[in-house]
Amino acid sequence: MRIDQIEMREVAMRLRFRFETSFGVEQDRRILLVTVRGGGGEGVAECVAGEYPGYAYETRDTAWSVIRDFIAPAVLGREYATPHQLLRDLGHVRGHNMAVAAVEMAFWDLQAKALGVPLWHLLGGVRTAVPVGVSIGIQPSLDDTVEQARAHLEQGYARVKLKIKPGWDVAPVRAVREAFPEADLTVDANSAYRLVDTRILRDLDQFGLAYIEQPLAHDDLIDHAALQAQLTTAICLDESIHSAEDARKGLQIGAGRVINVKVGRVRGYAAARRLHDVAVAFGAPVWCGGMLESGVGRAHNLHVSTLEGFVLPGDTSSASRYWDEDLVEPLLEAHDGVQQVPEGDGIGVRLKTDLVERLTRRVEVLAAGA
Ligand code: OSB
Ligand code: MG
Repeated sequence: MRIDQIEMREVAMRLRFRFETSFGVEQDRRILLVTVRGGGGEGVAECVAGEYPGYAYETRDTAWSVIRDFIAPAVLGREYATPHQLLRDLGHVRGHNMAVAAVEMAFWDLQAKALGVPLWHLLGGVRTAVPVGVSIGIQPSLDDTVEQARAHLEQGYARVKLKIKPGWDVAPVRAVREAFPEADLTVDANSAYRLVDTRILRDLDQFGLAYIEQPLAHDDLIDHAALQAQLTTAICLDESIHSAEDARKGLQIGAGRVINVKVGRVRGYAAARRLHDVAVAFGAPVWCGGMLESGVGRAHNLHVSTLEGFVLPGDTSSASRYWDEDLVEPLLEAHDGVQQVPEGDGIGVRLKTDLVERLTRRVEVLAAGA
Protein backbone atom coordinates (compact mmCIF):
# COMPACT_ATOMS: atom_id res chain seq x y z
CA MET A 1 0.00 0.00 0.00
CA ARG A 2 1.26 3.46 -0.96
CA ILE A 3 1.10 6.24 1.64
CA ASP A 4 -0.64 9.15 -0.13
CA GLN A 5 -1.39 11.53 2.72
CA ILE A 6 -0.82 12.12 6.40
CA GLU A 7 -3.23 14.49 8.09
CA MET A 8 -2.63 16.03 11.52
CA ARG A 9 -5.58 17.53 13.35
CA GLU A 10 -5.65 19.24 16.74
CA VAL A 11 -8.96 18.83 18.53
CA ALA A 12 -10.01 20.73 21.69
CA MET A 13 -11.77 18.64 24.32
CA ARG A 14 -12.63 19.35 27.95
CA LEU A 15 -12.43 16.56 30.50
CA ARG A 16 -15.43 16.17 32.81
CA PHE A 17 -13.02 16.30 35.76
CA ARG A 18 -9.86 18.04 36.80
CA PHE A 19 -7.14 15.35 36.67
CA GLU A 20 -4.34 15.97 39.16
CA THR A 21 -1.18 13.86 39.33
CA SER A 22 2.21 14.32 40.98
CA PHE A 23 3.41 16.08 37.79
CA GLY A 24 0.54 18.48 37.13
CA VAL A 25 -3.13 19.11 36.42
CA GLU A 26 -5.11 18.57 33.22
CA GLN A 27 -8.62 19.44 32.20
CA ASP A 28 -8.61 21.20 28.84
CA ARG A 29 -7.04 18.82 26.38
CA ARG A 30 -5.74 19.46 22.85
CA ILE A 31 -5.64 16.08 21.19
CA LEU A 32 -3.58 15.31 18.08
CA LEU A 33 -5.33 12.94 15.67
CA VAL A 34 -3.25 11.46 12.86
CA THR A 35 -4.90 10.07 9.73
CA VAL A 36 -2.92 8.06 7.20
CA ARG A 37 -4.44 7.72 3.69
CA GLY A 38 -3.50 5.19 1.04
CA GLY A 39 -4.99 2.62 -1.30
CA GLY A 40 -8.25 4.55 -1.34
CA GLY A 41 -8.75 4.11 2.40
CA GLU A 42 -7.68 5.73 5.65
CA GLY A 43 -6.64 4.82 9.16
CA VAL A 44 -6.61 6.99 12.27
CA ALA A 45 -4.76 7.10 15.57
CA GLU A 46 -4.33 9.44 18.52
CA CYS A 47 -0.94 10.80 19.52
CA VAL A 48 -0.71 10.47 23.31
CA ALA A 49 1.86 13.24 23.82
CA GLY A 50 0.58 15.76 26.37
CA GLU A 51 0.27 19.51 26.31
CA TYR A 52 3.39 19.94 28.44
CA PRO A 53 6.42 17.68 29.01
CA GLY A 54 5.35 16.52 32.50
CA TYR A 55 4.83 12.81 31.86
CA ALA A 56 7.39 12.47 29.06
CA TYR A 57 9.61 14.87 27.12
CA GLU A 58 7.32 14.73 24.10
CA THR A 59 4.48 17.21 23.74
CA ARG A 60 1.70 17.54 21.20
CA ASP A 61 3.70 20.25 19.45
CA THR A 62 6.98 18.32 19.34
CA ALA A 63 5.06 15.39 17.85
CA TRP A 64 3.45 17.72 15.31
CA SER A 65 6.80 19.06 14.13
CA VAL A 66 8.56 15.67 14.15
CA ILE A 67 5.77 14.12 12.06
CA ARG A 68 5.76 17.08 9.65
CA ASP A 69 9.53 17.47 9.27
CA PHE A 70 10.94 13.96 9.69
CA ILE A 71 8.31 11.20 9.63
CA ALA A 72 6.01 12.27 6.79
CA PRO A 73 8.84 13.07 4.34
CA ALA A 74 10.32 9.60 4.95
CA VAL A 75 7.14 7.62 4.25
CA LEU A 76 4.95 9.69 1.89
CA GLY A 77 4.77 8.20 -1.59
CA ARG A 78 6.36 4.95 -0.40
CA GLU A 79 4.85 1.50 -0.75
CA TYR A 80 4.50 -0.70 2.39
CA ALA A 81 3.17 -4.23 2.72
CA THR A 82 3.36 -4.16 6.53
CA PRO A 83 3.69 -1.67 9.41
CA HIS A 84 7.12 -3.17 10.08
CA GLN A 85 8.36 -1.99 6.70
CA LEU A 86 7.10 1.50 7.44
CA LEU A 87 8.89 1.50 10.80
CA ARG A 88 12.17 0.55 9.16
CA ASP A 89 12.07 3.84 7.24
CA LEU A 90 11.83 5.72 10.56
CA GLY A 91 15.07 4.48 12.04
CA HIS A 92 16.56 7.96 11.64
CA VAL A 93 14.11 9.31 14.24
CA ARG A 94 15.69 8.69 17.61
CA GLY A 95 13.14 8.76 20.41
CA HIS A 96 9.90 10.67 19.78
CA ASN A 97 8.12 7.35 20.20
CA MET A 98 4.68 8.94 20.59
CA ALA A 99 5.01 10.74 17.26
CA VAL A 100 6.24 7.60 15.46
CA ALA A 101 3.59 5.44 17.14
CA ALA A 102 0.73 7.69 16.01
CA VAL A 103 1.69 7.16 12.38
CA GLU A 104 2.44 3.44 12.83
CA MET A 105 -0.88 2.85 14.66
CA ALA A 106 -2.87 4.72 12.00
CA PHE A 107 -1.19 2.52 9.38
CA TRP A 108 -2.27 -0.63 11.29
CA ASP A 109 -5.87 0.68 11.28
CA LEU A 110 -5.61 1.46 7.57
CA GLN A 111 -4.28 -2.02 6.82
CA ALA A 112 -6.87 -3.82 8.95
CA LYS A 113 -9.62 -1.84 7.21
CA ALA A 114 -8.17 -2.66 3.80
CA LEU A 115 -8.21 -6.34 4.76
CA GLY A 116 -11.72 -6.07 6.23
CA VAL A 117 -10.77 -7.39 9.68
CA PRO A 118 -10.83 -5.98 13.20
CA LEU A 119 -7.43 -4.68 14.25
CA TRP A 120 -7.18 -7.22 17.07
CA HIS A 121 -7.17 -10.04 14.51
CA LEU A 122 -4.01 -8.60 12.94
CA LEU A 123 -2.42 -8.05 16.33
CA GLY A 124 -3.05 -11.64 17.34
CA GLY A 125 -5.44 -10.95 20.21
CA VAL A 126 -7.15 -13.76 22.07
CA ARG A 127 -10.22 -12.12 23.66
CA THR A 128 -13.15 -9.92 22.66
CA ALA A 129 -13.72 -8.24 26.02
CA VAL A 130 -11.19 -6.74 28.43
CA PRO A 131 -11.32 -6.04 32.17
CA VAL A 132 -11.00 -2.37 33.07
CA GLY A 133 -10.29 -0.27 36.13
CA VAL A 134 -10.16 3.45 36.86
CA SER A 135 -7.35 5.88 37.57
CA ILE A 136 -8.45 8.43 40.17
CA GLY A 137 -6.57 11.72 40.31
CA ILE A 138 -5.39 13.40 43.50
CA GLN A 139 -8.54 14.66 45.26
CA PRO A 140 -9.08 17.74 47.46
CA SER A 141 -9.79 15.57 50.53
CA LEU A 142 -9.74 12.04 51.92
CA ASP A 143 -13.56 12.01 51.87
CA ASP A 144 -13.56 12.87 48.16
CA THR A 145 -11.07 10.07 47.52
CA VAL A 146 -13.17 7.46 49.32
CA GLU A 147 -16.29 8.76 47.55
CA GLN A 148 -14.62 8.48 44.12
CA ALA A 149 -13.47 4.94 44.90
CA ARG A 150 -16.96 4.01 46.14
CA ALA A 151 -18.74 5.40 43.06
CA HIS A 152 -16.49 3.47 40.67
CA LEU A 153 -16.50 0.21 42.64
CA GLU A 154 -20.31 0.40 42.69
CA GLN A 155 -20.24 0.67 38.90
CA GLY A 156 -18.35 -2.61 38.90
CA TYR A 157 -14.87 -1.40 37.92
CA ALA A 158 -12.39 -4.22 38.41
CA ARG A 159 -9.63 -2.12 39.98
CA VAL A 160 -9.11 1.32 41.50
CA LYS A 161 -5.80 3.15 41.07
CA LEU A 162 -5.11 6.19 43.26
CA LYS A 163 -2.65 8.84 42.18
CA ILE A 164 -0.21 9.62 44.99
CA LYS A 165 2.59 12.10 45.70
CA PRO A 166 4.76 12.92 48.72
CA GLY A 167 2.39 14.10 51.45
CA TRP A 168 -0.59 12.38 49.76
CA ASP A 169 0.13 8.68 50.00
CA VAL A 170 -0.40 6.60 53.13
CA ALA A 171 -3.48 8.57 54.27
CA PRO A 172 -5.61 8.23 51.11
CA VAL A 173 -4.58 4.58 50.69
CA ARG A 174 -5.48 3.81 54.30
CA ALA A 175 -8.84 5.59 53.98
CA VAL A 176 -9.82 3.71 50.82
CA ARG A 177 -8.52 0.37 52.11
CA GLU A 178 -10.48 0.72 55.37
CA ALA A 179 -13.65 1.50 53.43
CA PHE A 180 -13.12 -1.33 50.90
CA PRO A 181 -11.10 -4.16 52.46
CA GLU A 182 -11.51 -6.45 49.44
CA ALA A 183 -11.04 -4.00 46.55
CA ASP A 184 -8.34 -4.49 43.91
CA LEU A 185 -6.36 -1.37 44.77
CA THR A 186 -3.19 0.16 43.29
CA VAL A 187 -1.30 3.48 43.42
CA ASP A 188 0.60 5.50 40.81
CA ALA A 189 3.29 7.99 41.89
CA ASN A 190 4.34 9.11 38.39
CA SER A 191 8.02 9.27 39.46
CA ALA A 192 7.47 11.50 42.50
CA TYR A 193 9.70 9.64 45.01
CA ARG A 194 13.40 9.00 45.53
CA LEU A 195 15.17 6.06 47.10
CA VAL A 196 15.48 8.08 50.35
CA ASP A 197 11.67 7.82 50.58
CA THR A 198 11.83 4.01 50.88
CA ARG A 199 10.32 4.11 54.39
CA ILE A 200 7.12 5.77 53.10
CA LEU A 201 6.84 3.31 50.23
CA ARG A 202 7.39 0.40 52.63
CA ASP A 203 4.52 1.78 54.73
CA LEU A 204 2.29 1.03 51.74
CA ASP A 205 3.11 -2.69 51.99
CA GLN A 206 0.51 -3.10 54.75
CA PHE A 207 -2.43 -2.29 52.44
CA GLY A 208 -2.31 -5.27 50.09
CA LEU A 209 -1.92 -3.22 46.91
CA ALA A 210 -1.72 -5.10 43.61
CA TYR A 211 1.25 -2.89 42.69
CA ILE A 212 2.90 0.50 43.17
CA GLU A 213 3.24 2.17 39.77
CA GLN A 214 6.40 4.10 38.82
CA PRO A 215 7.45 5.29 42.28
CA LEU A 216 10.93 6.52 41.24
CA ALA A 217 12.49 8.60 38.47
CA HIS A 218 11.13 8.46 34.91
CA ASP A 219 14.53 7.42 33.54
CA ASP A 220 15.48 4.95 36.25
CA LEU A 221 15.63 1.18 36.49
CA ILE A 222 18.54 0.70 38.93
CA ASP A 223 16.98 2.39 41.96
CA HIS A 224 13.66 0.70 41.24
CA ALA A 225 15.47 -2.64 41.58
CA ALA A 226 16.94 -1.54 44.92
CA LEU A 227 13.49 -0.47 46.06
CA GLN A 228 11.72 -3.60 44.81
CA ALA A 229 14.10 -5.73 46.88
CA GLN A 230 12.84 -3.93 50.01
CA LEU A 231 9.10 -4.15 49.23
CA THR A 232 6.65 -7.02 49.33
CA THR A 233 4.30 -5.12 46.98
CA ALA A 234 5.11 -5.46 43.27
CA ILE A 235 6.41 -2.41 41.43
CA CYS A 236 4.73 -1.68 38.08
CA LEU A 237 6.90 0.22 35.58
CA ASP A 238 5.34 2.89 33.35
CA GLU A 239 7.49 5.96 32.47
CA SER A 240 10.80 4.01 32.52
CA ILE A 241 9.86 1.55 29.77
CA HIS A 242 10.22 2.73 26.15
CA SER A 243 10.92 -0.56 24.38
CA ALA A 244 11.00 -4.34 24.68
CA GLU A 245 14.69 -3.98 25.52
CA ASP A 246 13.87 -1.71 28.47
CA ALA A 247 11.31 -4.26 29.66
CA ARG A 248 13.86 -7.07 29.39
CA LYS A 249 16.45 -5.09 31.37
CA GLY A 250 13.93 -4.00 33.99
CA LEU A 251 12.57 -7.49 34.56
CA GLN A 252 16.05 -9.04 34.48
CA ILE A 253 17.37 -6.83 37.29
CA GLY A 254 14.12 -6.97 39.27
CA ALA A 255 13.18 -3.29 38.84
CA GLY A 256 9.54 -4.34 38.90
CA ARG A 257 7.22 -7.30 38.39
CA VAL A 258 4.43 -5.72 36.33
CA ILE A 259 4.44 -3.45 33.26
CA ASN A 260 1.97 -0.78 32.19
CA VAL A 261 1.99 -0.85 28.38
CA LYS A 262 1.12 2.33 26.50
CA VAL A 263 1.51 1.71 22.80
CA GLY A 264 2.46 5.34 22.18
CA ARG A 265 5.19 5.32 24.81
CA VAL A 266 6.92 2.30 23.26
CA ARG A 267 6.77 3.41 19.56
CA GLY A 268 3.77 1.47 18.31
CA TYR A 269 2.17 -1.95 18.11
CA ALA A 270 5.18 -3.82 16.78
CA ALA A 271 7.21 -2.75 19.82
CA ALA A 272 4.26 -3.26 22.18
CA ARG A 273 3.95 -6.85 21.00
CA ARG A 274 7.67 -7.53 21.45
CA LEU A 275 7.51 -6.00 24.93
CA HIS A 276 4.45 -8.12 25.70
CA ASP A 277 6.30 -11.28 24.62
CA VAL A 278 9.27 -10.43 26.84
CA ALA A 279 6.98 -9.83 29.80
CA VAL A 280 5.14 -13.12 29.24
CA ALA A 281 8.48 -14.94 29.08
CA PHE A 282 9.42 -13.44 32.46
CA GLY A 283 5.99 -14.33 33.89
CA ALA A 284 5.26 -10.63 34.41
CA PRO A 285 1.64 -9.54 33.92
CA VAL A 286 1.03 -6.47 31.75
CA TRP A 287 -1.94 -4.15 31.37
CA CYS A 288 -2.89 -1.27 29.12
CA GLY A 289 -2.38 2.22 30.52
CA GLY A 290 -4.35 5.27 29.51
CA MET A 291 -3.49 8.85 28.60
CA LEU A 292 -6.94 10.45 28.97
CA GLU A 293 -7.68 9.51 25.37
CA SER A 294 -10.62 10.33 23.16
CA GLY A 295 -12.49 7.41 21.63
CA VAL A 296 -9.82 7.07 18.95
CA GLY A 297 -7.03 6.27 21.39
CA ARG A 298 -9.38 4.33 23.66
CA ALA A 299 -10.40 2.04 20.78
CA HIS A 300 -6.72 1.39 20.00
CA ASN A 301 -6.12 0.63 23.69
CA LEU A 302 -8.92 -1.94 23.72
CA HIS A 303 -7.45 -3.73 20.70
CA VAL A 304 -3.95 -4.07 22.19
CA SER A 305 -5.52 -5.29 25.44
CA THR A 306 -6.69 -8.44 23.63
CA LEU A 307 -3.12 -9.84 23.60
CA GLU A 308 -2.71 -12.84 25.84
CA GLY A 309 -0.45 -11.28 28.48
CA PHE A 310 -2.77 -8.34 29.23
CA VAL A 311 -4.20 -10.09 32.27
CA LEU A 312 -4.64 -7.14 34.64
CA PRO A 313 -7.43 -4.51 34.30
CA GLY A 314 -6.46 -1.57 32.07
CA ASP A 315 -7.02 2.19 32.42
CA THR A 316 -9.56 1.97 29.62
CA SER A 317 -12.70 2.96 31.49
CA SER A 318 -15.94 4.33 30.02
CA ALA A 319 -15.69 7.21 27.55
CA SER A 320 -18.58 8.90 29.36
CA ARG A 321 -16.41 9.26 32.48
CA TYR A 322 -14.11 11.56 30.53
CA TRP A 323 -16.25 13.39 27.98
CA ASP A 324 -19.71 14.90 27.65
CA GLU A 325 -19.50 13.91 24.01
CA ASP A 326 -16.81 11.65 22.55
CA LEU A 327 -15.42 11.82 19.00
CA VAL A 328 -16.51 8.33 17.95
CA GLU A 329 -19.42 5.95 17.56
CA PRO A 330 -20.19 3.53 19.05
CA LEU A 331 -19.51 4.93 22.51
CA LEU A 332 -16.90 2.88 24.36
CA GLU A 333 -18.50 2.01 27.68
CA ALA A 334 -17.64 -0.45 30.44
CA HIS A 335 -20.29 -2.63 32.01
CA ASP A 336 -19.49 -4.42 35.27
CA GLY A 337 -15.80 -3.64 34.81
CA VAL A 338 -15.56 -5.01 31.27
CA GLN A 339 -15.31 -3.27 27.89
CA GLN A 340 -16.22 -5.09 24.71
CA VAL A 341 -13.63 -4.62 21.97
CA PRO A 342 -15.39 -2.61 19.24
CA GLU A 343 -16.46 -4.81 16.34
CA GLY A 344 -16.02 -3.91 12.72
CA ASP A 345 -12.98 -3.32 10.55
CA GLY A 346 -9.84 -1.68 11.89
CA ILE A 347 -10.29 -0.03 15.28
CA GLY A 348 -14.04 -0.56 14.91
CA VAL A 349 -15.22 2.99 15.68
CA ARG A 350 -16.27 5.78 13.29
CA LEU A 351 -15.37 9.44 13.75
CA LYS A 352 -18.34 11.77 14.21
CA THR A 353 -17.08 14.04 11.47
CA ASP A 354 -19.33 17.04 12.21
CA LEU A 355 -18.32 17.05 15.86
CA VAL A 356 -14.65 16.58 15.00
CA GLU A 357 -14.81 19.53 12.58
CA ARG A 358 -16.44 21.70 15.23
CA LEU A 359 -13.74 20.89 17.78
CA THR A 360 -10.82 21.22 15.34
CA ARG A 361 -8.38 24.05 16.06
CA ARG A 362 -5.77 23.31 13.37
CA VAL A 363 -5.26 20.91 10.46
CA GLU A 364 -2.25 20.18 8.31
CA VAL A 365 -2.34 17.75 5.40
CA LEU A 366 0.96 16.41 4.11
CA ALA A 367 0.79 14.82 0.69
CA ALA A 368 3.09 12.69 -1.44
CA GLY A 369 4.92 14.72 -4.07
CA ALA A 370 3.77 18.02 -2.57
O1 OSB B 1 0.62 7.52 34.61
O2 OSB B 1 -0.87 6.26 33.85
C1 OSB B 1 -0.42 7.40 33.99
C2 OSB B 1 -2.82 10.01 32.57
C3 OSB B 1 -1.94 10.87 31.93
C4 OSB B 1 -0.60 10.60 32.01
C5 OSB B 1 -0.12 9.49 32.73
C6 OSB B 1 -1.02 8.62 33.33
C7 OSB B 1 -2.39 8.91 33.28
C8 OSB B 1 -3.40 8.13 33.97
C9 OSB B 1 -4.82 8.25 33.46
O3 OSB B 1 -3.20 7.46 34.95
C10 OSB B 1 -5.31 7.01 32.82
C11 OSB B 1 -6.60 7.27 32.08
O4 OSB B 1 -7.64 7.26 32.74
O5 OSB B 1 -6.55 7.50 30.86
MG1 MG C 1 1.30 5.63 35.28
